[in-house]
Amino acid sequence: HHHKGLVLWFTGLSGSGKSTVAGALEQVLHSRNVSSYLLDGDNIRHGLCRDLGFSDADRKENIRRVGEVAKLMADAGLVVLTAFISPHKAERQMVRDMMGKDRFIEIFVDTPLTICEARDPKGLYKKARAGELKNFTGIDSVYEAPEHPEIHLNGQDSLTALTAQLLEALEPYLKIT
Ligand code: GGZ
Repeated sequence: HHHKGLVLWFTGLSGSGKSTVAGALEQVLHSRNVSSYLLDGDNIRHGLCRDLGFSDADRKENIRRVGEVAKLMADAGLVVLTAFISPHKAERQMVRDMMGKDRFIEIFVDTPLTICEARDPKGLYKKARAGELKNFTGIDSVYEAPEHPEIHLNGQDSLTALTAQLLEALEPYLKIT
């Protein structure tokens, strides 16, 4: 039988637009009476993962915990959206393996580093370039781009266009809910 729970796993650089796009999609899901929840740094890194930083080991543990929580919430029937950089292929694969088949959808918000750095909404790239922030993704910490994401978005498209593309791509997955 089909579970209605689903994990929509957004990945991309800091400033790529992951949270914004996931937030816009969540609003549409809500308006269609689809029960959903958005996990991101704001509600995870200040609570469940407040003991973790940005070393490779801490990022790995961050993603492992997020994966476990997302799985529980999806088991409860929610459409779970997650917006974490999740820079390592191995960790994204680990989370994928936790979920049942067709219940994990990897969404790559593909925005080039130069664009993210130009946006720099929180001034973090500037700090990283100045050496004030160590292990910053894309500067002195790796981002391994997904090779076969279920959905590949061009992060430079408009939010309206991105939301429409996502809804169309997700239609087959949401049908079985
Ligand atoms: C990357 C960092 C770092 C370092 C603080 N590297 O743009 P933001 O601010 O709001 O999103 C980034 C967020 C990344 O946390 P994640 O939990 O998504 O990362 S991971 O999946 O790799 O565990 C950024 C801020 O935290 N931030 N220091 N060194 N991003």
